[in-house]
Amino acid sequence: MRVESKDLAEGTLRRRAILRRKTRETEIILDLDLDGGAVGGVGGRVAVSTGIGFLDHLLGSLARHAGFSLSLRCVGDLEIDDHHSTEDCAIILGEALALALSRSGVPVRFGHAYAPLDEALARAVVDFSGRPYATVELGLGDGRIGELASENVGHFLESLAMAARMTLHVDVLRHKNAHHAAEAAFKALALALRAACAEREVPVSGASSDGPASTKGAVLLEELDPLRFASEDMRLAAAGAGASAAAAAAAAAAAATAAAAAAAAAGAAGAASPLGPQRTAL
Ligand SMILES: [Mn+2]
Repeated sequence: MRVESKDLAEGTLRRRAILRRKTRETEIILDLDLDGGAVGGVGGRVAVSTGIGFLDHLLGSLARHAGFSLSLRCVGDLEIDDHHSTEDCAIILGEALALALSRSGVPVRFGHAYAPLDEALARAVVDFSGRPYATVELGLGDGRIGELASENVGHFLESLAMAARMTLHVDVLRHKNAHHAAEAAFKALALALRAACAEREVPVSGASSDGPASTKGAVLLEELDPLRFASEDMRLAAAGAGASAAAAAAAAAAAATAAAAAAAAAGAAGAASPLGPQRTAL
């Protein structure tokens, strides 16, 4: 499936998320548009104010090089330190990324990039797998870069990966200057996100716009009542017993009949599951 630019222009598939997140530690508003920079070249409208100068610098760089439009304002408890504000900006940005990506219905998966900044060289690899995981090796030590603790640069990337439900690997391969290293890491991530988000076609044969680009297909998760559990248990036991395909099919048919009867019984008893089947991207 190919998404035409006119569809994006009409806004029906615009990958945009506008969020507000508030806790006792921070309050943040964010407007993220993944296609914000697509028309005007590199970077759309970018305005970031977190109260932490170097974090503004990193987030601005991230948005511009990813080709996103990003407005973010954070008011946090900087009188304590920079931890909560940094972490919560990562969380809301990750949530927005996941939400915006879900808007078009076109699955996005992989992206990778290298970015140099003078003597520093960074590599970022992303997979919007739905399985949050982060490996971040920046080698920044425990000093500070401006008002931002070095350890919070890595913590931001880890928190972003968790919130966006993506697999993320970021490595600074070499550097001498910590400012350069952190900025190269964010630029590599930006370019990796740009590559992943630019994927407007389904890359895996057999996948369709109905499901994610994965050999697994969609993940089905549903709540079962005890009767339904028993029938599904029979079906899986038969399928896993090394029975012939025909026997397995017959068992499946019998189990389906049992399941239908169980469902009817549950329905008659008014005991239908409150949680309907949910299909989610893996
Ligand atoms: Mn810089």
